[in-house]
Amino acid sequence: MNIAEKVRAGQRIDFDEALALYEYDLFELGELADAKRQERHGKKSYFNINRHINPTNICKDVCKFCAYSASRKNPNQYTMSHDEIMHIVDDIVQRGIKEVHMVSAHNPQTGLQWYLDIFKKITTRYPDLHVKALTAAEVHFLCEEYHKSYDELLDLMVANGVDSMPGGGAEIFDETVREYICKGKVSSRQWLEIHKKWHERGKMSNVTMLFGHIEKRKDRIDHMMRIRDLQDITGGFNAFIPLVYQSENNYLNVSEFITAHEILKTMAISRIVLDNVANIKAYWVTSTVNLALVAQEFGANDLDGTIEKESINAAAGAASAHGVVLQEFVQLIKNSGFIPVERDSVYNELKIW
Ligand code: V47
Repeated sequence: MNIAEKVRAGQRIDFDEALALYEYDLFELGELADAKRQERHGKKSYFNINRHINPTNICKDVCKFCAYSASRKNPNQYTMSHDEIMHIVDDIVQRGIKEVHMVSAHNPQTGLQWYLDIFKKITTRYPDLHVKALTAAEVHFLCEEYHKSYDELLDLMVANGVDSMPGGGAEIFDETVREYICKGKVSSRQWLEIHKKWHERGKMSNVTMLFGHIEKRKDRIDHMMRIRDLQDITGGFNAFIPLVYQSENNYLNVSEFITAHEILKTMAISRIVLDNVANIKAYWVTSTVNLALVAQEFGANDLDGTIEKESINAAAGAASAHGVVLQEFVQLIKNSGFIPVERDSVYNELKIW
């Protein structure tokens, strides 16, 4: 049986076979991935209505790809007060937004209580608002800074109302590439351990992959395999989110930019390899809305959301800072031949638009 036949027959493929899929014709690969997508989701494309809040950009770590943290290239440091954050939260809840996605830089000046208190304030005032907060990189940073074990910190997150964890900080698990692009940050083993422990608490999370910089195809496949292995054990990942590297205002020099062709192949392969992850997210912030719409035919079944305001990728050149208008977003999904389905943060269907 060749690889395509194995995929069609629902058999799991290994590392070498997954890597070999990159040699397939893009449209053949797209068909294979689309069949897998349609088995699970038909023509439905999911999105949610959420708001990203990035409360501080002061960071103790120095990731070469990051344009968000305050540095020589971005001298404007900020840390929001709790009042400022609550002001945003009050506003979004009034407008019917159901999820807040809070990710910060690794700021050694705020104190652990600053994080826990804001979660408590949000969930006390708005028990129904879903709080997706703290990447595994932040969890690791907070544990080191405030001498907590992962278990202790994860319990504090649960106690203070964090509902799910975002997938940030995964970057690329290959240790050599990781050492070059984000030396000193949470290791791959630690990132996976934190998510495993989070899942063991009955909680869900996402997992990202930063690609299109210096990593090789084999590193992407390795990344997917490590995700698949953990997902076999816990089942706790809601979605895989490939993030296309944005190249402005940072310190990671990349000579050749990734093509749309390679992005779509990577999306399609992730749908095929990650046979145990239900949702593949085409995060339009880093892929552009147009390519995200095309990616729906290459395995992606989720377009994230309207975003409203985003700072991390916007700082590195993504045209995402002001989100997209809901009605236009819905219309674009319809026009591309898919069914827009508004979902909640854990993929319950809320409304077929
Ligand atoms: O971890 C930083 C990435 C991530 C760049 O879980 C960059 O639902 C591209 O994780 N080019 C944060 N990417 C964002 C994130 C995320 C986004 C949307 C949804 C979810 C979710 C999670 O942004 C970081 C890092 O990998 N990032 N700089 C850059 N120059």
